[in-house]
Amino acid sequence: MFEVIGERINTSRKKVQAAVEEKNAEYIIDDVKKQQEAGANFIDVNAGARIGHEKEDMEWLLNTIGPITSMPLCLDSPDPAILEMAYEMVEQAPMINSISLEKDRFDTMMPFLKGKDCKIIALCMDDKGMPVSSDDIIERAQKLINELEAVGMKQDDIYIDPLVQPISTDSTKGIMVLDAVRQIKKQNPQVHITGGLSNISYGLPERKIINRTFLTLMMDAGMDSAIIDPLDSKIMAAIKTTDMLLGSDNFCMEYLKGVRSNMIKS
Ligand code: THG
Repeated sequence: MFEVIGERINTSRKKVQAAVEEKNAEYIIDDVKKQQEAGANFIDVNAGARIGHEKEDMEWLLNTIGPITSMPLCLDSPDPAILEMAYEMVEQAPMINSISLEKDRFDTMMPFLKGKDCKIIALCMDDKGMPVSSDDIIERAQKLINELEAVGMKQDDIYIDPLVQPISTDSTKGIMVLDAVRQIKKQNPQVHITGGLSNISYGLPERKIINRTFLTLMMDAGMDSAIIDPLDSKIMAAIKTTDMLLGSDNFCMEYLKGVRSNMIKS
């Protein structure tokens, strides 16, 4: 079944930033509980928005969330030092978000990951920047998978983020990722595909219908996880319905449960 990484605990969101500044633990706890109730499988925690405060903000968020949930967290930072600190603070084996092929980040993260009990999101990013073709994404993903397996990580713990780019500037940016995801899954059936979706709709109006439709296409290609807002009932309904249509929902049980709980409505 598809895995939802709840994106809401991110200081780039104004209300979360205010809660962190005011040390309003109640707001954060309430939001995490809502995401959990809505069906999140992981809670992403990103404290990157207040420049110069990431370490203290991440520490406060983890100390606030840790005691009230047994959900695995998705520790979200480009800074390996923050990720190492955060890893030591959590009880449950976390998902680490992220590693990439950018040299400094790669060289610091690899020895850290060796022998660790965690899942890892691997971005198809290197020092040249974003990928420019399907083959580029596939090549970077394969390199990340090979290197991560070489330090003992299981394919089932690796989540490749192919990095979605805006369709408004280049009409091939949708199929570029879809084709790459198909190929990566063919070559590495146990590996997961994840990522944010909202970049696809950047620069266009009515973004949510674009993000939602792209998600269903991505699921057909092999995406089995995404970083989304679980309180967005339309995207959650699309996920459950697509899981069913793609054969991952025996006897349509989860779909029917979603309808009964009012989460799925046409
Ligand atoms: N890949 C990986 N990690 C990621 C991303 C990715 N982490 C961060 C991001 N992208 C996913 N997380 C979020 C969190 C919040 C929002 C979007 C993505 C969000 N955006 C509102 C909007 O766009 O309207 C912001 C405004 C607000 O509420 O203030 O909420 O791609 N591996």
